Amino acid sequence: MDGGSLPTEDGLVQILDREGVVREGASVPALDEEELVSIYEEMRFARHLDERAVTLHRQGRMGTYPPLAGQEAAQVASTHALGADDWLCYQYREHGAVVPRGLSYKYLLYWMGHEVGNAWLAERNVFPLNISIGSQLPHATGLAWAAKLQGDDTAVVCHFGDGATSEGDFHEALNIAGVFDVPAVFFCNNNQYAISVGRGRQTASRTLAQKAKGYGFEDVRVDGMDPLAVYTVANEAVERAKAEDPDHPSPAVGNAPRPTLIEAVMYRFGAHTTVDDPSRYRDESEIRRWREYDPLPRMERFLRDRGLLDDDRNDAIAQRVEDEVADLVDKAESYDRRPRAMFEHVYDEKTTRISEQQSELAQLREKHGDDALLRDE
Ligand SMILES: Cc1ncc(C[n+]2csc(CCOP(=O)(O)OP(=O)(O)O)c2C)c(N)n1
Repeated sequence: MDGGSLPTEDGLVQILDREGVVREGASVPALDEEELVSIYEEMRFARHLDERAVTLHRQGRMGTYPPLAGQEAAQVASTHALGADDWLCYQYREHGAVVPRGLSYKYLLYWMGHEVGNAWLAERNVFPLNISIGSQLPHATGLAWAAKLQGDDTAVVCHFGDGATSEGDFHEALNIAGVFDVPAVFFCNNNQYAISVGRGRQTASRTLAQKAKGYGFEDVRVDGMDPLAVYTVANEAVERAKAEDPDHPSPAVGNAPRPTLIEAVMYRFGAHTTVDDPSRYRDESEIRRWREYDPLPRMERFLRDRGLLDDDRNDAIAQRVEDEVADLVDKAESYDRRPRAMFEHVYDEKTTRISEQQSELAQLREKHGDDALLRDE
């Protein structure tokens, strides 16, 4: 499958065709008109934020950043399937998954090197972003298991990449989730590459979804660049996570909710990060083929066909998105980013060592002033 365009074999769920026309016999999910337009607007917001972040990196105003372009549908539409109390765990590229929860300017601060950027996510039931590949998966299983033991009606959606499926953490998390019937949705963003390693070198499995069969729960493959298909499968998975399912008695704890593994098939249009050169490992022609599945024009066409979008509304969305992103960047850049906050979010209660380091910094500040401690300002 390396280098190919979107494959339709292996039961790929797709509602919109490549042009954005509803496929014959496909059912459009029962979302109200406002929510359908919101999904489109949030995808555009995610794309624009992404473009700005890449530019800010080039200008030295942001650190290394992993672009999301191409993956908007998987990220935005899957979060629409969640209730406000459900939890979201993600890797580091799924910025768009946070957008429907309301993305604060603080999100940008993480990528500017400030820990506040990771800390605020808990206010939106989002786990801190995770750079060590796969290690968010056991946490997601534990979180979902805890919710179940406490009797909360809460599901956990956990994002990760195709590369993460080669980590031991992936297998341990899915195994325990299956045995204890935890209300988790494992969402694999198969964007065809783990940095330069193509999907075909990641595993000999025909699909990534089929790995769930080894752990005894449902799997589904979806066109990850089709927001309607993503919403549909994510919604079913969240319902399965929350339902009592008499057909699947748990070996460990009786009738219970069931986890799901979703493989969303998609493509990363840009570089792995702003310091990667993808021309070293993939051709322009491959990127062009996948661009034909771009989720934004597909959703735009769908909304226009339904009479929910015209040029005026589209222009108003573009303007709003531009203004909102400009405002986030302004706020993030004017935030007081002095280094003192780096001790604040390491542990709930500071260890002696952290407290010692904190007072050492305070002494240095007193002696030399704040400015001497900053490299860039
Ligand atoms: C445990 C661990 N091993 C290696 C790395 C180096 N690394 C950073 S990103 C990456 C690729 C991950 O690919 P994938 O999970 O497919 O996610 P994607 O970047 O494609 O979104 C690797 C191996 C890491 N961050 N953590």
